[in-house]
Amino acid sequence: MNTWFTELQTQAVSLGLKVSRVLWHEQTPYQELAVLDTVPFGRMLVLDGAIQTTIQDEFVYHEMITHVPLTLHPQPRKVAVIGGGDGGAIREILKHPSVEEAHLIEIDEKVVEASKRFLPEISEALDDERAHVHFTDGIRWVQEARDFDLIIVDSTDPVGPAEGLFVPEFYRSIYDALSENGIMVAQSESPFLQPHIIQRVMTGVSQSFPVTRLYLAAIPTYPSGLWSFTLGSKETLGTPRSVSFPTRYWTPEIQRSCFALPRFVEDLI
Ligand code: AG3
Repeated sequence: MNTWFTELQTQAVSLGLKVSRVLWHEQTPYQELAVLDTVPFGRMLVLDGAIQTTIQDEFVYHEMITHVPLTLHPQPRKVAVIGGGDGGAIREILKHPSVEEAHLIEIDEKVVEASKRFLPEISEALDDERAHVHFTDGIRWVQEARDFDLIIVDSTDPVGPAEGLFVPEFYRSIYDALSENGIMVAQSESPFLQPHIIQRVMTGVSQSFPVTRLYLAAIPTYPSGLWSFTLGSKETLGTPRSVSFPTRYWTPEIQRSCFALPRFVEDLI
């Protein structure tokens, strides 16, 4: 079989992965969903043609979007993930013993359904008794939410269903949904290929949060392979705690060094 999946990352850049099997393909009420087995990265979830997660490199994204903010919070108890229907962020959050409740707010039930069926290694934590799954619009849900220690925006790219997750009004509702020392993190795309999105998210988050930081991680299946996350905090960030479980990307040194930005990224924000 000589089948390739190609993501058109921009109008002029694409990434091709050799495919060994197409497992699932459907049009949901929100987006086009596919699950494929790839030769280089194993099983992969694709939404509207954009790679969301693969078995081989998902650990980088899911560890970095969760452990970086969780270790900066003195005692995270109540956490929410907006988007993230594959369950990878919830799996990492539940490794922290202080966490009592982890809520997943996913607009598209079909993403959770496909992940549970085809990606159990990533989605299994959704069945944990501390996990609460809500199939609803994250923008509206966050307007009613209160007293969260951490809210993570694990969204798709800012086109289609996720567009409203990249605007200042949304970050303001997140601010209001957080407790007094609460933290938020949003995935904010690639400094090489989407610098304007990083600027948009950093500017939007800093309109509500007194402390705003950008950090980076290497994710080979995302555009350019260098990915950014934007963190907003209500209070000055203290020394990160360590963790009591094994990790594959995150280390205490990565926790410190991921905030060190190349000059061109510094100049962007
Ligand atoms: N959400 C971020 C995906 C962005 C990737 N963009 C792209 N391939 N063009 C990932 C969801 C994982 N829980």
